[in-house]
Amino acid sequence: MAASTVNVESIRGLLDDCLTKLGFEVYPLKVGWYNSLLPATLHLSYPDDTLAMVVLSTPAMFEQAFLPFMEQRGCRGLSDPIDQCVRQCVTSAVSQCFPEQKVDVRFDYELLPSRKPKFLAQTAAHVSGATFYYQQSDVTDQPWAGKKMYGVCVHPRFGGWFAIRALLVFGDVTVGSELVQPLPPDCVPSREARIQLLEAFNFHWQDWSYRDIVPPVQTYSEKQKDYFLTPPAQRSSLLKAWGFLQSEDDQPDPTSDTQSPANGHG
Ligand code: B12
Repeated sequence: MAASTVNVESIRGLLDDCLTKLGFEVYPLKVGWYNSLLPATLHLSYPDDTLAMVVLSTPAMFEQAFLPFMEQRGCRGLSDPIDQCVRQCVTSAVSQCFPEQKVDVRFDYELLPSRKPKFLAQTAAHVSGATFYYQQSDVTDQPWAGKKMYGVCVHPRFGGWFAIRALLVFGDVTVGSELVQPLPPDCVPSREARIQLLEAFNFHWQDWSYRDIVPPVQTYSEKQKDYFLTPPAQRSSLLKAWGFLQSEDDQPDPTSDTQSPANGHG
């Protein structure tokens, strides 16, 4: 139906207008494409024709969203600063673009009460056509005899220099057969390169070599690399060294460093 086509493109366009300049990308999918690959325990409980959008962060997100977020607002409380920034960007884009719509926003780091992820980011990214999800089963004649290897998505332009951040489900928007499922670009077609990719992601993910499996058009800046190479527990010190202040409720008692052990923090 023509009206639905207009819906998908206009919804995507509105989100793009808000999120592209912040370093995000948005790809539409139908819930049915996602559910058809998963067991019932991982299904999104919406009809197959429901519209969803998967949100990726590109290397530009750090400079275009995160540093300004820290500058203007700072993080609050103890949860991860990048997660706070992504949440703020995505939820404000959704409420600005769709003030009247019911949108179920799920983030990559959120868990269900069953401890399962609220959505499988890699499966969603694959079925949307954004990034091919290379899994163990995509390697013929596997060399890993019985070992479980985690799969990894590869972006055709950014290689592994991106993350999958959120899934938006538009509970009130139904799309018909005019939204055709795109195949994600298979940018790692050979068996040898897939083995190299999965081994790098599983055995050497800290050296980030998996991210360069295809030549990326852009990688993380040196500043962004410094940030992500810093263990999470030390990132707040790094942010302080960069001159970002913490907001009130997150600040330790300013006297606690200088007072005697009698204050209990000894
Ligand atoms: C839990 C988790 C982990 C766990 C377990 C990993 C795992 N894959 O199970 C641990 C802590 C080990 C981990 C580690 C890392 N992780 Co992690 N992790 C996650 C998380 C939160 C959930 C993954 C999960 O539980 N999957 C459940 C399993 C069962 O799913 P599955 O293996 O894909 O199986 C399903 C598919 O096969 C599907 N299916 C069946 N048939 C078919 C057919 C097709 C065609 C398709 C598409 C699917 C499909 O059905 C299966 C389920 O029944 C995701 C974010 C998210 N919300 O998804 C990030 C995520 C997977 N991690 C990510 C990363 C980057 C990492 C690390 C490098 C650390 C880091 N954050 O920098 C390391 C690298 C791995 C390693 N060597 O340890 C990225 C991967 C990005 C990418 N390019 O793919 C994600 C997507 C986070 C993100 N924000 O981008 N991670």
